[in-house]
Amino acid sequence: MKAIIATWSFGLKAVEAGWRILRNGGSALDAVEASIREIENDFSNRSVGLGGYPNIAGFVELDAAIMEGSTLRAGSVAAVRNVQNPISLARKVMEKTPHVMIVGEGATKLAKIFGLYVEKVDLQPEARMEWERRLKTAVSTPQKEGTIEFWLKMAAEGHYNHDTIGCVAMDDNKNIVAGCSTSGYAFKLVGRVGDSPIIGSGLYANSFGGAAATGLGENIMIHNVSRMVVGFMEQGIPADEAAEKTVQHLLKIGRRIDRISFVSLDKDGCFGAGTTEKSFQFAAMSDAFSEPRLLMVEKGVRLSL
Ligand code: SD4
Repeated sequence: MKAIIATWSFGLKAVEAGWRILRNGGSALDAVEASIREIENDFSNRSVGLGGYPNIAGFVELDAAIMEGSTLRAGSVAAVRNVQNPISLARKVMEKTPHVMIVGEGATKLAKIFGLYVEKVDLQPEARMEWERRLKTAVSTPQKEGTIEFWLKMAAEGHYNHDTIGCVAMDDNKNIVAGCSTSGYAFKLVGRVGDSPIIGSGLYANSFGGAAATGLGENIMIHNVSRMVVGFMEQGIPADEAAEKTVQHLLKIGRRIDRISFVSLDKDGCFGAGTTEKSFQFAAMSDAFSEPRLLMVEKGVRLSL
């Protein structure tokens, strides 16, 4: 049974790319990497890849991770600059180093070694304009440049970015792989890292199932959301019910639960999704469907397919 699921409406493009690989007998690892690269390579996207909004200093810093359920291997990069496909760099960390997570300058160095480094990165015009506008607004306030108040003034001002690509796939060998990639919180502080590269928070996979989260990383990482979802699947609970239970559990905790959404997939190819928002869109494809589908789940409601 082959299956693939990805976050948000752009997940459809991701699922299509991943499905092409799965359909031709490719691995879930290749499928997840290809799905995520598809979104990273779209420079019109402001929350994934180098087309994303920058941090407050005007640099795009990216987070990405990948985890293979059958082996429990994982690779992750955080706050990395000048890399177009951080998901591929995360995979290199997993496959070519003894480590799980490499951040900042070290990740950039690794990108050079693996030929994933991009010398020149220009902000997309719209991202640059918005960054400059914020800089101007912050400069014209009484806050002094270089103080935390100045930077927070720049980062605040709404403009919540919520479109991380998270993807979970299973191949014919029942290997389940989860991955995610993001430019993170728009106009974040330099070095800010969200949930996406944190194993257990932004993603998790084992032989029972996989999950990938999206939304406000500061909340997702508090609850280790992806590990929670897979934890339910370990008890033999299918992905749709595991998702529902996760949302119920979060609602019961009742704190720091805003803007949490996720997708899940279990070893039997059952899909799940959950959200603490009003609703959440995602895409999925499996042997059971005739073509990739865009789907939606509402807060507190079990996904029905
Ligand atoms: C983060 N969770 O860095 C990411 C952002 C995101 O959907 O998911 N956007 O907090």
